Amino acid sequence: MAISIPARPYDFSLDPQRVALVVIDMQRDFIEPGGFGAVLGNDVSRLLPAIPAVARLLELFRDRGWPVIHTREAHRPDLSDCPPAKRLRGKPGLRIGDDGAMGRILIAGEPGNQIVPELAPIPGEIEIDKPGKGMFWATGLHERLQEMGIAQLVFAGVTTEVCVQTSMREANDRGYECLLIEEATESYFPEFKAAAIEMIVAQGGIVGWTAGIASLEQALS
Ligand code: TIU
Repeated sequence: MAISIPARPYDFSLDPQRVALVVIDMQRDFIEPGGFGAVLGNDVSRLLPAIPAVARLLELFRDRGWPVIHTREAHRPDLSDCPPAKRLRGKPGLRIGDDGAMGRILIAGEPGNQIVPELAPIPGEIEIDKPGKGMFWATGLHERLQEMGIAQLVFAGVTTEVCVQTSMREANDRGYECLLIEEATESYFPEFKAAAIEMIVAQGGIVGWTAGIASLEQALS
């Protein structure tokens, strides 16, 4: 039976049989000093508040046995999945694939590419390495979600206006109903987070819904 979640622009009707949590890119590359986020010139400490909120979301989904998907922005060591147009942007001298403080920048398997320990995946959860900002490009994730019968996605992760928003828009176009949990996403730019949230809910929910984490917790309790 559907559970009504107070949300914007209007209540989200959550179907426990068809919902999954998607945690976007909560990896050391973006959250800790010396990673990709930092070499792009960002204050990575701005992302820290998302960690306890994502932990609360993981607990909600794990307690109920609902599916959880973790993504990482990650490229193959030979960079064959990194278009030059992507690699050549950013800070000259320390690009994707270069040696950084936590191993090679944004490369699968490197220390910096690991999800922060507080939010580490547990057995049975899906882990996706994605070469793009969006979670569907070159990942096969849509097909897996279809096989699982998933029709709704609850979103969390970083950064709000880059990989989270791109993934949410891609999901929206593929027919998923998308709910972003506001405290469980952060940006290096608070104004971009606020604007992304407004863009999602504008025009009657053109990309989906947003809600506070307490609204979700209370509705599920
Ligand atoms: N730079 C930035 O804000 N984000 C990214 O490059 N990737 C993700 O958002 N994961």
